Amino acid sequence: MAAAQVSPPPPPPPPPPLYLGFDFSTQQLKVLVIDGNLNVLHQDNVQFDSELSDFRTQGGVHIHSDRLTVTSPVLMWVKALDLLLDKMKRAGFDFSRVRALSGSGQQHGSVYWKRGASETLNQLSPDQDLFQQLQVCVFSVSDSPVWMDSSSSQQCLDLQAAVGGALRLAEITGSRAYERFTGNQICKLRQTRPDAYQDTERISLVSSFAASLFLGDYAAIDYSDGSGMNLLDIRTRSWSEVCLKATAPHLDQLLGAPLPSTSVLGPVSSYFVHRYGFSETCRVVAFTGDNPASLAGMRLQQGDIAVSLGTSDTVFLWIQQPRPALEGHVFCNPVDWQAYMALLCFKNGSLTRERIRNECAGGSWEVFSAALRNTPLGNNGNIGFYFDTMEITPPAVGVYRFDGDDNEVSSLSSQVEVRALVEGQFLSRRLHAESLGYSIIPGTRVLATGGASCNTEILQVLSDVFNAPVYTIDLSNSACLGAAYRALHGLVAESGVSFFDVLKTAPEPQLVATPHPTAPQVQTHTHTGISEISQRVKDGNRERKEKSTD
Ligand code: ADP
Ligand code: XUL
Repeated sequence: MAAAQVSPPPPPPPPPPLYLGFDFSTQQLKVLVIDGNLNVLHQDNVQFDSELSDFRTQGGVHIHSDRLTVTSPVLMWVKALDLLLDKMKRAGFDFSRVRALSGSGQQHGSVYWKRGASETLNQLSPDQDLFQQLQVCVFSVSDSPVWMDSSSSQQCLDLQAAVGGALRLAEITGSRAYERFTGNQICKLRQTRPDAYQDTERISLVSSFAASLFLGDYAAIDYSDGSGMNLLDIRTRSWSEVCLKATAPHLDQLLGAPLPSTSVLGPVSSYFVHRYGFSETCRVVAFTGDNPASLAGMRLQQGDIAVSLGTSDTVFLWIQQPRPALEGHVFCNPVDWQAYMALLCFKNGSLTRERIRNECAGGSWEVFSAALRNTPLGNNGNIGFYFDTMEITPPAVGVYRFDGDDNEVSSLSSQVEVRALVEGQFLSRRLHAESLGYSIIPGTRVLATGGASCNTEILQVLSDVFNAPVYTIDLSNSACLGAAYRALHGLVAESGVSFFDVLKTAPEPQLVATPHPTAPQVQTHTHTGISEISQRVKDGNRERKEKSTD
């Protein structure tokens, strides 16, 4: 009798695919992993100051002696990626499950690849880490100018003059000339370090630089982050001839053609396949700026206002039609190519809160929060504006404190100072958002994110000052989450599937603070006062500037 044939058990189904989002931010590199059901499975980070202390950064940057030039070592970002992936490997992370990855970077910063660098990128050996292979002869500028830099004022004036004025430039590129915007930084480099500039074969943003590492080739700049350069025509979504010409000859060749933010750039390079076990089919979706990625992570909708409390504080909105002005920025929208986003950036955000925490709360967030609990809304009229470094919005520097009678004073008691700072910051955020055309109406949601959004007392002040409910997503890390969402969406975007369709089942933001019933009265009182105070701050600042140039 023939033996009965036993068929082998079916192979186990392959483990479900994963999607990675990276964020190359000012102070750290972060990663976040989601599955196809949008569950967050893993998060990790590398802190630049403490884990890569050889680079001697403070808050991830080097502030130069002129106090205007601010840079970060490009190799620090490279080494951070080695470290982060090694940490994941040691933790047993299965890279072969990753179907797509994307990422974000601090906006405006630029990376200069030396002639011949693309060959090195194409031929990375899996036996050595990225840092070992990229540390010699790959970057023509070792210290990348970053968003905190404000040393290119002359180049800004020249660009505006060349295109027909500040408003004209804003109409083309979405912003008047700003020192940190990449075109002005490129122009400064060309003028002050012609040899380094001549030796450059490609210029990337921090976001497209990071994508290039994963791709093993130069990655395109995406429309959304490309809008922060004073070079892209935000309506035609191509480089503006007049801006390119005013910045540097043949600059388009150094920048490469910009692409939609949802583009699949290609498969991950064989370096990552062999060194970490990524699948050859893993796709790299265009990286974008951290603020555009946050908009994606929060699934911001029209009518919402997002307040990001990271190293910088930013306020941003989804807008359908661009109406560029002399204040604020309009960027191409990262998830819907027909839309735009408006953004305001405030340089004196978390680092200023940290300084006041150190001076008034013994370095403890707990004591800082207690000060907010123990002082009344409106702070009995005491308010402060703290511009430790040259602010972007408004362009002012210095510390300005006012007592309840609107007299400028030189000090406030510790607890009062903490509230004066936080209320002053948020009033200024609101005032400038309103001058951009934003109005807070019933139904407005303030969506908070960034490192400080884990602090409920800070969020209560935000709610009171905006007189609107404040929501957060589970993570303070919306740029990273947005990058992972964008990786998932990038795979289907070309077939016309919308971002929101892919993310229908994502968790809804949670309500964390509602305005105090007396907020409107206090708010109206302070709101009228603040416009006047703001004017005084501006006037004072102008006077100081005039004195310093006398
Ligand atoms: P970035 O992405 O710009 O590197 P994050 O969004 O991670 O920065 O924010 C980092 C900041 O978060 C720190 O500089 C710190 O001041 C702030 N932060 C962290 N925890 C708290 C807290 N409990 N209260 C207020 N701020 C906090
Ligand atoms: C935005 C800006 C900063 C950086 C760093 O214009 O300069 O928010 O993106 O986060």
